[in-house]
Amino acid sequence: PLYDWNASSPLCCSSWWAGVQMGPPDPILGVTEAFKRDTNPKKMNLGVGAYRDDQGKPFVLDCVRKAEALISSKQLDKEYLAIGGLGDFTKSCAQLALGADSEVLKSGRNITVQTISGTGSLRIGANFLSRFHSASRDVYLPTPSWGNHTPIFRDAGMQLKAYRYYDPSTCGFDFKGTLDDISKMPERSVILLHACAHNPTGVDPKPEQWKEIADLVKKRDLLVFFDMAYQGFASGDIDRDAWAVRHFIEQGHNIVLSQSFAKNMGLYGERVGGLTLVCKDAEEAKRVESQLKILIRPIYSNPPMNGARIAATILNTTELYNIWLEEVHCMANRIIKMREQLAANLKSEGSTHNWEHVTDQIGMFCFTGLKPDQVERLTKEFSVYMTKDGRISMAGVTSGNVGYLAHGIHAVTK
Ligand SMILES: Cc1ncc(COP(=O)(O)O)c(C=O)c1O
Ligand SMILES: *[C@@H]1O[C@H](CO)[C@@H](O)[C@H](O)[C@H]1NC(C)=O
Ligand SMILES: CC(=O)N[C@H]1CO[C@H](CO)[C@@H](O)[C@@H]1O
Repeated sequence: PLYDWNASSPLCCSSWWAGVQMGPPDPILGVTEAFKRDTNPKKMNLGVGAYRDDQGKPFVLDCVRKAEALISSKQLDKEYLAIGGLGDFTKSCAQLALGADSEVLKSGRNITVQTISGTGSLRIGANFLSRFHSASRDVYLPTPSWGNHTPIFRDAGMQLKAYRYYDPSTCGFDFKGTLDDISKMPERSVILLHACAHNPTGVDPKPEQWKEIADLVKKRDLLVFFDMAYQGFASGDIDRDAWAVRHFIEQGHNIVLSQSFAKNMGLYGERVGGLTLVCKDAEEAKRVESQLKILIRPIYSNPPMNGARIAATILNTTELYNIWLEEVHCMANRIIKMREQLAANLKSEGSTHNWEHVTDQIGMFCFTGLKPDQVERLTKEFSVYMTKDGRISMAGVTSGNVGYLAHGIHAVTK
């Protein structure tokens, strides 16, 4: 024959990737896969962190629909954005976080670039640290932290370190452990703080505790990287949720800040976020801005425009802004109500455990305290899907299924 198709031949079968090993599936997206295969009509997916309405349906905010209509009516062009993104967006984005009358913005010692949601913001920030924060490679993450923080900073070339944060014995904040560990961090290390609605635990420091943390962080001369993925989503009040960020700045911390509009505007797939660096003065901000552009240009050149236009329109149109505030408030309130109903239902099921942490914790997630074997039973026997650490997304709980969830949790914890 002219050609033997069965023989191993360099023409058809050479492989470049023989050495590539199969990687593990993503722990959260893997939960969704298993959920999809389950045929139980009562099944619940409490793994993924996306808001659902009380019918369990994905929710598009009314202010977003209205902003989209407004944008569409303007017949705007689709030219490239600048490397740093849409100016109207970055301006409003920084104002939302820092407050419209922030001294930082007034003195121009700020730089904000539009990013590919919170993840992109964290990664550009991490890359910037890796390139310019020569004083230290160390980034301290709370234990536990959002699962993606580790690979984001590691892939950017930083060294991962940890500080105590969550106390499993109380399902609450380990304030003493946090302070102890901060007091031992080498000077000029980077510390990552969740601004509000800590993921995965739902445990936040109280303002008085934040104050002590800010003081100690200053004593240690640490560089603070705030991750604010849930502004408005914790308490329903955007200013209250930004309190820690603003307090640190007032205390003289020149922070790095990541923002996401995935949750608070429901713009998950639009990928809208911002990265802000608070600098010493306007001159420093200019230099930092130039280097951020040099960093971003060879990665994705410039960010996508659609989501940024939506967010900017909402933030910069009084009528839409007011609708948004109301809608953020409603989303946060629905979640708070579900926490109360879950705790109440557990009690009426006859559970004698202390479930106070269910209502004390805040934001999208509840760290139930369920052990891995209890999680496994809840999934097997009740088709309730969640991550192995016992975290449930409260956003997936509704008035229709909260009773069933409480029944299941009681059954596996009695
Ligand atoms: C703590 C935290 N940071 C950042 C993000 C970033 O999400 P996104 O890239 O969708 O904005 C998330 C999303 O779950 C989060 O929980
Ligand atoms: C700093 O903030 C002001 C006020 O919001 C804004 O006009 C300006 O563009 C910001 N500067 C940068 C470099 O992002
Ligand atoms: C309502 C509001 O905030 N409007 C502002 C929108 O943006 C323009 C240009 O930056 C401002 O001049 C408006 O005051």
